[in-house]
Amino acid sequence: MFGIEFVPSDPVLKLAYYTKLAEDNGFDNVWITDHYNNRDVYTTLAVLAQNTNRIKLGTGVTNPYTRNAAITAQSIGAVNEISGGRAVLGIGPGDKATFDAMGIEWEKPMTTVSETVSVLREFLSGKKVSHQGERVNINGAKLAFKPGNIPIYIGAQGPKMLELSGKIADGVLINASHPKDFEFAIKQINAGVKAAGRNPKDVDVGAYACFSIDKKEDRARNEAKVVVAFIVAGSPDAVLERHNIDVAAKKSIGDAIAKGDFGALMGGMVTDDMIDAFSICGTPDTCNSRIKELKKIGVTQIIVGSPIGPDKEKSIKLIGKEIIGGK
Ligand code: F42
Repeated sequence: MFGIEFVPSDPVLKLAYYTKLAEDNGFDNVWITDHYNNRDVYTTLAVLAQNTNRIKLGTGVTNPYTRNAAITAQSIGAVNEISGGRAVLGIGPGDKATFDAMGIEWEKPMTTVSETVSVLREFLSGKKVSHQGERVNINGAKLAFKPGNIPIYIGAQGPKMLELSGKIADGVLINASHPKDFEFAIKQINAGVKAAGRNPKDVDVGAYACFSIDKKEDRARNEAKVVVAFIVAGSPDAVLERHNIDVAAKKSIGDAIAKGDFGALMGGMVTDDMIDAFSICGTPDTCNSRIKELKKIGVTQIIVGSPIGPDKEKSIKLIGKEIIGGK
């Protein structure tokens, strides 16, 4: 399966155009990110629903802190209804920095995700929900409509979150691009699958990847550099070490980002090794061979994330023709 990520930092109608193009080029899922400073994810999904016929529409990902579980259930339920059953809910612990800015305390992220997913399933199935958990409290709330069975995906990177996903989620969205990261992640997911007595096939494993494609290798690689810089700056040391990347580079790249010194990033700070570790990037042939490796390890959905390519429209068409069409 193939998915595509869009960030509603772009106007919603522009994303509607790209999403229709992605649908016409064979993509199965669109994932819309959720951050308070961009357009609202559910409004965006509603517009996408009206402009497409087949593609599945997911939050990629929302979080359990900015919205009560009842509100998340009513919103995704409405998207499911207007799209004829195409909604998918991606949820993750969220991003501490944005919660700090909003004055929201980020406590026990894993427990909060776990309790929220269980409560969401009850709301979606039309039940009256009562849950007095460690982090989630619902006192007899019930939706006045029954959204039905909407798949729930968890955005996860950490070992415990991955294991939790294997236990309770229909899919996992993993921000990574390299086989080494997926060898680690799938081991963790499978531990959860086993502990819960599930079948590994019950969990769709998504590579939520920094992706850049172009007919010219160097154009694709150049376009990926800024996104890769942000990934390096935000990666735990263990992840950098897994890819033999100098941990000190994290600070210098972080400083360059803070100063807005994109010239330095483009001019050599972001190395080829970093691009290889943190993106799927290059010509259709290069991308296809990485995708083949990932599928062999157990990745079941490739999600084409930012930047997609130097020219989004051409890149979506190139993926449709040379990757999805040629699979
Ligand atoms: N975040 C957003 O805010 N918006 C997005 O649109 C978005 C998209 C997205 C897509 C894919 C994806 O993989 C992630 C995405 N994210 C997005 C980020 C996501 O929300 C998370 O921030 C990200 O996945 C990081 O999660 P993580 O798996 O690293 O989990 C964190 C919380 C972590 O520390 N996990 C640890 C682990 O080992 O997995 C476990 C922490 C733990 O055990 N905590 C205990 C608990 O109960 O929570 C408490 C421990 C204690 O002592 O208090």
